[in-house]
Amino acid sequence: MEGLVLRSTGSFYDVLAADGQKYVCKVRGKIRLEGIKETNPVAVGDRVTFEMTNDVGAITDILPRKNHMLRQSVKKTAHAHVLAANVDQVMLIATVAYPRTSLGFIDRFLVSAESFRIPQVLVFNKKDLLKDDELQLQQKLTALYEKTGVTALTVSALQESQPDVLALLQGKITLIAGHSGVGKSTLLNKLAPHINQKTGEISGFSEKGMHTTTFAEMFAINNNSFVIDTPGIKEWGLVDMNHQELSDYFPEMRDVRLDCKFGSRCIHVNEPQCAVIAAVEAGTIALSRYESYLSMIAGEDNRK
Ligand SMILES: Nc1nc2c(ncn2[C@@H]2O[C@H](COP(=O)(O)OP(=O)(O)O)[C@@H](O)[C@H]2O)c(=O)[nH]1
Ligand SMILES: [Mg+2]
Ligand SMILES: [Zn+2]
Repeated sequence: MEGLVLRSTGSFYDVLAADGQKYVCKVRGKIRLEGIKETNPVAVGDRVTFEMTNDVGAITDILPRKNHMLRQSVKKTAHAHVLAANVDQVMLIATVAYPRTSLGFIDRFLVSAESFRIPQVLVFNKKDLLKDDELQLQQKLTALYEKTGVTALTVSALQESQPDVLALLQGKITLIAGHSGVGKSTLLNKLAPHINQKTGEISGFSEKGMHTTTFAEMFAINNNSFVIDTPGIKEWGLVDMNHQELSDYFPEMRDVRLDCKFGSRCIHVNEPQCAVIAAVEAGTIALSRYESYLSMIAGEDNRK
């Protein structure tokens, strides 16, 4: 049989088959030996073949992936953890306040997705709570990110139904991320009440320890639309990215940097006649984006 992996606990997998049934499977040992260097051979979003010989099925093969998203292994070894496979788009839920999501975190997330060539949606939530100046900031950010090619919108997941978000999810597999407390579960419940996520959960001191054992989980919004909920997103890493390559993943820098005097050797930090720096000074590249770029170049950990 063929199916879609909805959930992984590390050793067991929930697989949704074409007949609409969910089956619990294990990985047949030899898949692990086929040169997969990630810590987990099968990820949420994988399409697999499996056999049901008894209560627990056996995954026999992974079908070719369209893409996969990695996050760094906690121990910073050579191994990376596959967060999810076959993702059509990512949706970052952010809040300008209550709690505030930093621009550094937003940019790091978008750059990671861009590096995997996965389109991005940015949803600013809790608009009902915002004061005038906060609303203005949110509008400014929405415009800023739209300009870089991100689909950005503003919602109140608690107070309104979400036809626009639902339309964006239609027919796709969407990975959803965002800090604890921004309203991910509230939004999922609005989109698909049958998902019935707990909301308002305090994530206490145990959260850090949970990263190693918590895995992404996929939910069906309807027959052909799925969302992947991702715990432990702070581990989101910029895997294997060098300085020259980083500006590839800032869409607004891609064309501009062709005019840098030192060409592809310029990393746009302090080189003379750098077209990127000139564009920041001219205001055509947002200062906040450039600051995020510099902090990533410096290897700063802005995953907060
Ligand atoms: N006022 C307001 N509160 C919200 C909104 N969305 C979520 N919340 C509240 O924010 C808290 C955290 O929401 P939750 O969905 O659990 O966040 P999660 O940690 O991202 O899953 C809960 O108390 C929600 O009721 C919103 O649009 N407006
Ligand atoms: Mg939640
Ligand atoms: Zn430059």
